[in-house]
Amino acid sequence: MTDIEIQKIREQFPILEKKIGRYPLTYLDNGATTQKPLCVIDAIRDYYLNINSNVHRGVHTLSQLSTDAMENARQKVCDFIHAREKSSIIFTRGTTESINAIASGYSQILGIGDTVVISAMEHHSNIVPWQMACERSGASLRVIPMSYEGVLDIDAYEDILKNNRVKIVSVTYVSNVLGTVNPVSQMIDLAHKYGAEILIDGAQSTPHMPIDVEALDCDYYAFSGHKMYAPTGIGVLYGKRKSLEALPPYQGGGDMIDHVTFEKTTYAPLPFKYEAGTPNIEGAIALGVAIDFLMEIGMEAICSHEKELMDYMTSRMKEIDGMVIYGTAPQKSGAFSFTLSGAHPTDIGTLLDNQGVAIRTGHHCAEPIMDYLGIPGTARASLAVYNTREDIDRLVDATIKSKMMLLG
Ligand code: 7TS
Repeated sequence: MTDIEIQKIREQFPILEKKIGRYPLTYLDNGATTQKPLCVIDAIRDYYLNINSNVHRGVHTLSQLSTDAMENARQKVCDFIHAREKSSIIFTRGTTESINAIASGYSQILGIGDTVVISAMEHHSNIVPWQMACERSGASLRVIPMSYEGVLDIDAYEDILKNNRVKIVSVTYVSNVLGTVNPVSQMIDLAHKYGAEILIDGAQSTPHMPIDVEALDCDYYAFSGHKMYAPTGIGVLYGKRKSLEALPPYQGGGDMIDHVTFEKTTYAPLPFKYEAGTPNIEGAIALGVAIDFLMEIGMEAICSHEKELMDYMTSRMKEIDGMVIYGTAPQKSGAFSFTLSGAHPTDIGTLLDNQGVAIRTGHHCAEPIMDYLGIPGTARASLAVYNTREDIDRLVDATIKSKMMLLG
């Protein structure tokens, strides 16, 4: 993408013009959440100004308009991730709820002697729900190991599949700490070869690369709207029809039923079986608008722009004496984790903030990675489509200054 094209994109994000103290904001905490373009902000206002009404239950005009707008957004999500049918798209609060929905369903069908597989680089939201499912069902949890560089051991994965009764695998596409892009296509094929289902945590992949769930052939795919320019509180669970139909629903309530008597309830067809209660209507509609925004730029263009920035950031940060980079897999996306030898990551983050540079520090909700690396945390810069080489230069300059302040 040209500088002019990026500038045009930046103009859609007024918050990027903000000053932090006397410094321009350099926003590099996109792995936590992205900023929102005007079209998304306007969509929320527009919804409340013009069509606010509950969905799927009214005969009146506004209810029909809001239902149509929400179902139109569902179609956009379906097209965006190349799902076969709209009824495979469940609106949730985000990746965490999407994973909990499947883990909760699984907790009712797993038993003693069954195995759940996750990887060594999972976010807590792809660890804890499975621990809870194992606790409830008596199943065991096995973990795919990784190398110090942040590459999963696929041979060890196949051994786990071969030697255990694995019912479900749940792995991240892209690590939010190490940036590793995992070979999920191969991992999906292997899971299926050994008769297991597989869920892909797409929280850190969906904003950065084209996604095709049909080509991947994953059974479930989870992601969050707020990491891809949509509001917080909206996300997606994709599932194959036969898988979603086979699992018991996650929550009970209005909208998810077919018929209710005190003796027995029958469930609504997909996707409503998994959407109990009044949904985040304006969030779903705004997610549809965020998808329009992404499609207009093009996921291939976003992917190559961010790859260029990642390469530039890696080479520039490497120039700094004492720089330690965590995650050096050949395929990386989005996240760049580092420390300076002798400095605590929280101090680095605070001093960068004093210079207008927003990054995240700590364990990034992935404590097992920190334990494995033997560190308390990292500083992490993470990218979005509106970032520029200038942002990276500011990060590098501020890191050098912080280093001088901390270590002399
Ligand atoms: N999975 C991965 C890989 C993530 O990076 C995150 C959030 C989640 C799941 C949970 O997403 P949520 O939207 O349901 O909260 N990751 C981060 C992060 O890296 N910094 O803040 C949140």
